[in-house]
Amino acid sequence: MADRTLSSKLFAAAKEVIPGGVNSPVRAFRNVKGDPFFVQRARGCRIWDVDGNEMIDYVGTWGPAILGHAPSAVIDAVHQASKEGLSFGIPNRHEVEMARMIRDYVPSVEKVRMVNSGTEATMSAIRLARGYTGRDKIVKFDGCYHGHVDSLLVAAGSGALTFGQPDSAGVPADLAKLTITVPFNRPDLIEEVFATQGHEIAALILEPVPANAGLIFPGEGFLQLLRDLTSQHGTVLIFDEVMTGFRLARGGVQERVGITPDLTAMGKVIGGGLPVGAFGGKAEIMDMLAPDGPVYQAGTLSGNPLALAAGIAQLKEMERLDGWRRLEEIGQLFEDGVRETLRELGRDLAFNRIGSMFCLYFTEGAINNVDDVKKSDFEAFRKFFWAALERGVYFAPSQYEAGFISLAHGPGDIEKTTDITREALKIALA
Ligand code: HOZ
Repeated sequence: MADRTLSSKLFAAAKEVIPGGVNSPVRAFRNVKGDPFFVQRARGCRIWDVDGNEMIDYVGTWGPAILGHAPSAVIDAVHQASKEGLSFGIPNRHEVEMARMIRDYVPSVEKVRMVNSGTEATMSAIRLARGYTGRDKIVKFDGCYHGHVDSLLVAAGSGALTFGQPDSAGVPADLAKLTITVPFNRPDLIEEVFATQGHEIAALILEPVPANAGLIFPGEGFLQLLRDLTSQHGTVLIFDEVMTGFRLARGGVQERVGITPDLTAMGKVIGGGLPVGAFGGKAEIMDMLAPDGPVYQAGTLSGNPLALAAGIAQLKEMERLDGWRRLEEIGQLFEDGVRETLRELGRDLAFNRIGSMFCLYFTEGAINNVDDVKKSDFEAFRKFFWAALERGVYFAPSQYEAGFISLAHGPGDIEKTTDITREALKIALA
């Protein structure tokens, strides 16, 4: 057994002063019925805990670390920017550069505003959609997670689903009833919602590839149906690409599938590991924001020069390294290893992968929505997680979370991961 004495001591101390000992619930490892380790440092595809245990990391700080941890180009950019000041609260040149990059990358974005997290991005996007349409209702899908926004903590995924709290306490019932929820990949049900309430719906928000209940693919024609329904009813279509944006392609899922939302919420990769979010889309809608329009939205640290310097450097490095194409190759290598292992073991577990994101489900058959994910054998997942961690591979500590591959995962790392996955699966499925 790996020695985790210092992590245990820190966790005990943390629980005395931090609720649950963590600053975000998924870090508490409760889905795998254990205690988290505390990180000492991270570099490339590896992390080391405070007890000196080394792990190949497939969480990548939940998505931002697309180049791997602590890439020198990003660290240098932050260092350079820091020499000019840490925060100004007044426009700076990095904001213009980042906005131009986002507009160039993301097909639907004509104008963009920077915020500090994905939660702020989705929160602001739905307020904007409500202000623009003059309507109150919004639609989301079961198991999609859009950060801890009151209106969106209804049938939510990620930690909310992990801890059996998809509808959070503290969200006023009068607000929650304005959020209509529908199972993902059910064209019949979403059509019915729009047929009966379309004229009242301000926004339809979704992760176009839901990644907070593992990793779920939209069925053939489903995203186009959503585009058509929202266009017909004057509803704002919001793609939450906080996880998928700048990762599954330069321009996110919308570039891959050729479907253009009205607004997009972004984050993670564009922060290079620092706190950044953004939302953008049609100029006609974005111009409703203060100071030009009546929808208020603001932030002292929004457009922070260090955070944007980090994000800009990360995106430039992705370009320089032909990152998206290479990630597809690494992702394929990873997938080949998992599929070969499953064949060897004679097991047909569901495995979804797109680009550098993946999820291995401990259940068989297609995964179309949260109901399918709930069929997973959570005890087998738990055993798999710990067996892999014990051997030096850190996968996300919940069956409801996706895994992330970075450019720092070399062929040797993938090979080692495949070997460890095989051993861990044998233990989990015994
Ligand atoms: N939204 C992230 C992936 N599901 C997790 C971040 C968190 O909740 O800590």
